[in-house]
Amino acid sequence: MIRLISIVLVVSLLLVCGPTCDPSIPFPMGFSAFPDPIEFLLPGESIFLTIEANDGTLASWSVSTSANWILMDPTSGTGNGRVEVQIDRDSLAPGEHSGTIQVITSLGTTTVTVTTTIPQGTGLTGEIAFASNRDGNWNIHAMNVNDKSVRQLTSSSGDDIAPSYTPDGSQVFFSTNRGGNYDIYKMSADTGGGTPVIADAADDYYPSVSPDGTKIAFLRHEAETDELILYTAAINGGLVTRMKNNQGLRYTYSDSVWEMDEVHLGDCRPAWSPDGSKIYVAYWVTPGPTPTQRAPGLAVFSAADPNADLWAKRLNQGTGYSHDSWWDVSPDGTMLAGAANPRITVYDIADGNLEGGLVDPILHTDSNEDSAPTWSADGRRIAYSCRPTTANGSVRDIWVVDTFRTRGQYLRVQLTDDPAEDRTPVWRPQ
Ligand SMILES: [Ca+2]
Ligand SMILES: [Ca+2]
Repeated sequence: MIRLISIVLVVSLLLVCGPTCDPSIPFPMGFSAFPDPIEFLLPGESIFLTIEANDGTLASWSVSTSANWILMDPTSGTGNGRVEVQIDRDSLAPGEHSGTIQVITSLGTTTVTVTTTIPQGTGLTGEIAFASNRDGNWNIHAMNVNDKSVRQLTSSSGDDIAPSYTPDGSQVFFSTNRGGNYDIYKMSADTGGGTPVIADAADDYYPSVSPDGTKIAFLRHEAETDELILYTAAINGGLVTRMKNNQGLRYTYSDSVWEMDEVHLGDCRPAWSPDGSKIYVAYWVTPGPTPTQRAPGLAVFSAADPNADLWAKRLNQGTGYSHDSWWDVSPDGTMLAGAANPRITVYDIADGNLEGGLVDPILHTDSNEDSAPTWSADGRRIAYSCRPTTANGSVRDIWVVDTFRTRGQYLRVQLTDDPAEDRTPVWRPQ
């Protein structure tokens, strides 16, 4: 019985594979054509198909396809071959596509598979709120990032800036001077409008809703000292608390720690750690470690204790790091994204004490100025504003970049391209 089963298995293998099929010999036909499959992942990508004899040189070869979206050059030759393969993405509908290339050589023939997936719309999902002056003054807008359709959420005659969603995505907090000076307002994330949350004589900027939705952090301009000071408040505007500032900062740089007397917070949105225990704000000091230079860095506040010492870290000795950067913490709390002109920069803060290193500058391919990064809820993307230094004058637009590389590239999508300024994107929680 066992012998019979063995015979059946051997016969079956011979039927399936033929007499030359041996899994230990990858290209039994005497030549190889690779890669197979050819998988297209990036717009504009070229992938080279190599056709070569396993031993020596082919006398001749040719390639053909019945898929009109597969483009090849050259299509025949003598000796071992190298074919540039591209695809016409514009001719393909959204979805998965697969085609084949027939390879005919002096040593035999084979078939190579070509695959790609065309996304629906931009390939992104979700909604982003941002501030734009496309109406002549600043208003908050929300964009469907898949089809780029925009809903206008505010239309006041004042300037409405710096949106921040509640964790459930139902409301947007923002800063507006519609009442005569800058106050903190909130509105429905679906229908817009606005009601005051923090309204007083001082200018109050950049609300940032805590991860548990119970508090906001914001910066208040204190006229007596002309300084921006971090405050927190209950989500309904009560319990306004001034956080300790400008004293007792413990400052780390090049493995040294020392006390500083003075720190100036930057013009930026505070960023909460995902557990709600810390608030990060960009700062600058005068003088810095280099006396003639402002020293931008990152100050860390204890959210629970307004009198706690601050910790701070200078993130780069050189120039270019903006003290006005809108730092944002990744959803898992391990990464910190900020703007180091002209690029978005990501730091590893998994050790919790800001001693983590630079992960990667997410380089733009030009000298455009990128700023105000915010993480998507799944941590896979960062939205930011980009000010081109060449084309389109000097107007910021909203872009999205992957936080991982695809074939060595950070893929980007431009979401706005109107002639107005579009700034400070923030993802709506799903
Ligand atoms: Ca307005
Ligand atoms: Ca005010």
